[in-house]
Amino acid sequence: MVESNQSNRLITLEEYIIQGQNKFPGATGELSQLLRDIGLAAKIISREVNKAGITNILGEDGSTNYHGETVKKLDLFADRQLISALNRSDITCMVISEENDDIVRLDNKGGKYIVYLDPLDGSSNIGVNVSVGSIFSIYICDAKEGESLQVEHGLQPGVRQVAAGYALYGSSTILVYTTGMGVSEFTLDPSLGEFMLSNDSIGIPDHGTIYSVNEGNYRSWPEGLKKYVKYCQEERPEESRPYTARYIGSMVADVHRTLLEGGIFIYPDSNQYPNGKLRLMYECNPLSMVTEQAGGMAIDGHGRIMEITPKNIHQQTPIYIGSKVNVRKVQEYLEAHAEDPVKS
Ligand code: FDP
Repeated sequence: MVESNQSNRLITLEEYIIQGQNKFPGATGELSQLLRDIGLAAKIISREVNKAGITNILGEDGSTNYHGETVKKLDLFADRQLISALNRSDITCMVISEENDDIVRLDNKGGKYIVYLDPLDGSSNIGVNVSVGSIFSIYICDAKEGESLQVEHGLQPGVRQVAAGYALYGSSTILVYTTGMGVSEFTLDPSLGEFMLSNDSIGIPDHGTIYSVNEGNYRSWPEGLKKYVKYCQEERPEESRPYTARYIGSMVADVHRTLLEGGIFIYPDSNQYPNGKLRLMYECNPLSMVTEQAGGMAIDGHGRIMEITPKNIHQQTPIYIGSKVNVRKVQEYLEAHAEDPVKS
């Protein structure tokens, strides 16, 4: 908690990070610098996203990414901005991003951190002015001195993240992050060009009345999920049901709403995506860390997302994330119907 905030004094991201660092006398300041670098890249991406329509940067680049998805020009712009921001200081040795099939080794040989990026999550929405965001996840590199950096150094479970967060380019641009001691939110003041502290302790409600899932895939969902969604839709006013459905189709924005208002965001396995669609390392792990730090939960239907041992930097996973009561309830349904064949 930042006490001075109670007196309504405005605090910049810069000040906040320094105050946090000062609480740990032995801290090197490297993680703080890394967060500031990401903050700078987020400002540049925000500026470009906001004027995308008038600068010929909307549209497709003509290539596809590892997942076979069409790459947008803005995906690549965001990727380049973030990687060059991380290359500015000698802190990050390796970046792994949705837009690069392989690991990206940076020039900083001695850099201590590995950063995963989804440079522009939700970018299929960019042409219609829907919120998109940049997600990041930070690990310590355990390579020995002189050892060359390999993919394996990046394959660490989410519980080893030292920090994670996202920038969301919406009606305002915000930066949300955690270093494992709660979740802080900053709002970009465009007139100052600064991220200002807007919430120094985001807490997700234990229970919420919003469920968020792409119901177009209903027929091939696990049976337990179908039954859970029917439960959400039942008329039980004494339990605030039926719940409300909300689905933006931009995970970072859907999860941000879930953090603030409570409820659950779901992307399950289905015929089309037998292992889920969303990416473990640069979407699900970071958003799970933020959600857990805010008091929520994130599972893949069986266990905790952050305990999954990764085998591939681009691996996908089903995800059920949000308020504890909602996530536990869907887990009950999934477990009770785990053996039921999918009736499509
Ligand atoms: P996008 O492809 O636009 O980047 O990361 C993938 C993602 O968006 C998520 O942000 C979003 O929640 C999901 O895909 C939407 O998928 P569906 O269109 O299948 O619902």
